[in-house]
Amino acid sequence: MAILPILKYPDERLKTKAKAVTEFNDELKQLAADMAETMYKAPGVGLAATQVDKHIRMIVIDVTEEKNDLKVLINPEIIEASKETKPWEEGCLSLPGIYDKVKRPAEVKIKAQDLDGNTFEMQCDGLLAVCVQHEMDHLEGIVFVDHLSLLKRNRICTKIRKQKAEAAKAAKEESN
Ligand code: K1U
Ligand code: ZN
Repeated sequence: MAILPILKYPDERLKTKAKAVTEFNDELKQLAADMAETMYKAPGVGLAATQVDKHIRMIVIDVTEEKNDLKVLINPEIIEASKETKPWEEGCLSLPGIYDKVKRPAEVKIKAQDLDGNTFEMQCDGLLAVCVQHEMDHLEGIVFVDHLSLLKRNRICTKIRKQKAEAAKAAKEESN
């Protein structure tokens, strides 16, 4: 197993639309295992293949506190979405330290395939519904800040530039 590097916003590769998975082989199982290890280590509650620079339609999710309910969703599709929407404070491993509220359908029913290619359906609410929609956005090349106003996005870009400058300064001081 391996910890994979996570692309950080505004990396252009995060805008790539992922391709459908057609081969359910050992390579796919290895990537799923590596993505799960990367998500748990971060720590996070979800990860899309896009975020580790693999542009295929696969996501991993575990929203339990015990970290014992790993879900691997391949070629996921939303087949029903509630009319009721709910704002939820979202985070993203591609935007460390950035959180904001996004309004999405409160409940979704999804159809996906497992690592053997078997199709299954899953009803999602609460954090699971938020996380599934957030990760499926990644597969479309969308990050949660794309749902925010231009003003908020500009503020976030300024904050990221400051974070980068501070990290570079700290690294320079450490090397002296
Ligand atoms: O896509 C990602 O980068 C993962 C992201 C998923 C997500 C979280 C919250 C709302 C929407 C989507 C994260 O996991 S961010 C980290 C996080 O929220 C978290 C980390 C540890 C424990 C609990 C939550
Ligand atoms: Zn994310």
